[in-house]
Amino acid sequence: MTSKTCILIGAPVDSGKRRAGCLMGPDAYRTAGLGRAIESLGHKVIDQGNLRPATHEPDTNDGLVFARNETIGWTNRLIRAAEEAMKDGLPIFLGGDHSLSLGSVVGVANHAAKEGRPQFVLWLDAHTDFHTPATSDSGNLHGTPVGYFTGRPDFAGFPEVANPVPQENVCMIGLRSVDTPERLALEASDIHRHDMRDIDENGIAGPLSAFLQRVKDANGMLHVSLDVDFLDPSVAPAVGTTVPGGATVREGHLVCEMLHDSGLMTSLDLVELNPFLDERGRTAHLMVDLCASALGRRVFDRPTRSYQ
Ligand code: NNH
Ligand code: MN
Ligand code: MN
Ligand code: MN
Repeated sequence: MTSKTCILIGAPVDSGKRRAGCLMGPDAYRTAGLGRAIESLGHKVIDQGNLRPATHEPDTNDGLVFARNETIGWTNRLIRAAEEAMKDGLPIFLGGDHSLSLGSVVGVANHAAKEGRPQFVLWLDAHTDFHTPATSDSGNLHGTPVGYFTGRPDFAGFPEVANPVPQENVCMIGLRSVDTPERLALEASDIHRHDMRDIDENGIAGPLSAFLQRVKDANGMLHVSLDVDFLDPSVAPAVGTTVPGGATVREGHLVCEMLHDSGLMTSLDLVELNPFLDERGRTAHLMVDLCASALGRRVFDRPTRSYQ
């Protein structure tokens, strides 16, 4: 097994929606033993502590979009943090809500462009997060990161996306709550999307291994963004936007185990954990266990196999 340097970047972002609590996420992951779990797999862990947003104008919240300026501050800070950390290892962004991916993905894509390699993104989520500030009816910016990093318009005031991720390099798995403007825009796009019906009918391994093969063939960098609500709320209750009918514990682990075996993952977000809504830390522990699977935890060694 190749040993990696994992860089934990606490990003207590809580500005992407109105319900507070994701700011406690980074410390919940630490309390649940994330660092120790990764070290026990033979990796080096550097915990950078928690970031703060870059200086920004105060929010007035008189328009539809909630906490726009604070989210701009976080995006600026996280782009820099991601660009820096990619030089030194595998960054793991400890959210914080999903608006942190406005910064993490743009930052890692800037790094990939410097290396001359294409950036790919695996989006594990009940939601597609493909809004722009102009199409969102909630005004919650955690519903917009995929729109932003693929280069959709109407993100005035946000940093310019220098290296948008090509639509065909994005694969979404776990979908079951998609707003109409997102659905229409996605249907007109080249984003690969797998809803829960697709997973029910065909399993999760087939679409994932097809995507991983494309990443490998392109010598791509792979960012994985894991939203807690990808998982079924019966096993992962600590999230503000629960949607029934999500991935099982084993489906979550299989995705992570396959990611590890592929050797392709170069950065990771753990997002939307709201410890205020958890039951005795069970969601935080499940997310730690999934992260451990993605970094090589296994029951038995097994011969390499293909899932096609
Ligand atoms: N689509 C909804 C919105 O834009 C929900 C987004 N919520 C999420 N995304 N949790 O993953 O408000
Ligand atoms: Mn999300
Ligand atoms: Mn979600
Ligand atoms: Mn596909």
